[in-house]
Amino acid sequence: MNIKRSEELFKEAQKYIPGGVNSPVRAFKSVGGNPLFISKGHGSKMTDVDGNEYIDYIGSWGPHIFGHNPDFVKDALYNAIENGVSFGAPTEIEIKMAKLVTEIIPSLEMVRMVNSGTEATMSAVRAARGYTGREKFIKFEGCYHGHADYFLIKAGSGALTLGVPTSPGVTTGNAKDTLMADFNDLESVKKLVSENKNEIAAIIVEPIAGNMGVVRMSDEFAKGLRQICDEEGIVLIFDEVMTGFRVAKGGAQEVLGIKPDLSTFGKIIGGGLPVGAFGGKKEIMERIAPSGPIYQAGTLSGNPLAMSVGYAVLSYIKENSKIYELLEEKSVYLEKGMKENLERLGKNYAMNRVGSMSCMFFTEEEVTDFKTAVKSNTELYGKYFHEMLKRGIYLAPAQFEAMFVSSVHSKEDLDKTIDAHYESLKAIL
Ligand code: HOZ
Repeated sequence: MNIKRSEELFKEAQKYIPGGVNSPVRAFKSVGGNPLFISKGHGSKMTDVDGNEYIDYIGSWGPHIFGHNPDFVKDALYNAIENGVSFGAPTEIEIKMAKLVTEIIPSLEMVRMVNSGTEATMSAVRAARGYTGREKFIKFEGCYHGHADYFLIKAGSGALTLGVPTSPGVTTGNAKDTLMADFNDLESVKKLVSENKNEIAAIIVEPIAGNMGVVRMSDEFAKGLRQICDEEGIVLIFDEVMTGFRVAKGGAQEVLGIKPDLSTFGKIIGGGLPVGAFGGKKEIMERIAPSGPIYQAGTLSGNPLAMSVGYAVLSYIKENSKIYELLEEKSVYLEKGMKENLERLGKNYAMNRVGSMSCMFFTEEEVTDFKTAVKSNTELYGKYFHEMLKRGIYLAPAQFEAMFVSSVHSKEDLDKTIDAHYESLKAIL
């Protein structure tokens, strides 16, 4: 595989950008090798600067539920550009967008737009703290909520794969209010709650974790969290940056049948443009500035280009609910093919899937939490990743991420992927 131009660009990039990338996982550090510089994407495929084409299962880390660059997204963007790219003043599209989001997600009575998932989660925690007057919050080992200081403690995603789950730069002061519990383990939550009576503002969780690989919250755990929050006056925050509009129209909260008090969004809500959002109960959201004292702001928040693309994507989702059946069908087909491969190879690797988000772990043990996820052989994942890449399949360059199927992955794409999966595993095992 010729990747000469990508290699040249990576050398050049490292002179000016830390590690040559603007977000760590992209650098291929945990799988080794040279990251590919991408020149274009269309439908289910991406092309690198050397002209190699790949079937893409990252989809910009989640946003591209309809594949790369669909016409309706391009049209929305072109139309918005005609009128100007940013005003820093209210626009009508922001109301349309907020109304649409609150219609799609029943637990959202009000919503505030921001620019990224990180902004959404840090603002949601601030809202919970301001509302309850309490300072501590609970997060779960292996869950990733963006890179605000107090989240980078035993975090997942790039922080985990690069070996810095607790980042230098996070002060003791910042870390002391973050309480750590075990995903899918209600007892660990109860213990923290009883040890910190009336001090916990929020429990924040990825209801279907996507940053320690894909790990679904059990129904019992979900119900238990809701009950604890109700009894203790704690704000339950579902971080749906990955799962929102992905695992179901109404996100993981629809799948689990649980109404959180606040939710956070990113990725699909911006259709590939930088958008995040947080929202939920009116009585909490009304405390946000300027209607309340909890400060939160942003020059580019509600940006008209980003809102226009997000609105186009969410309108499409709202009008085409069948999209989730299609995604499920494609994802089941892929999962079945991969499971058959594993059987042929005599391997029983754990495969977790919720809708079009999935993950294969290089461990034969069932993966239900952080401890079982990290049993996966990451060295083997690195080899597998490169074998797949050689065969034209672009997966996440790290074990603890998700594989995303889009509505435009064709049967031919999926068959090619299943074949590549078999050949790649055969080559490394
Ligand atoms: N936070 C993303 C992984 N869960 C990575 C984003 C990126 O590198 O673009």
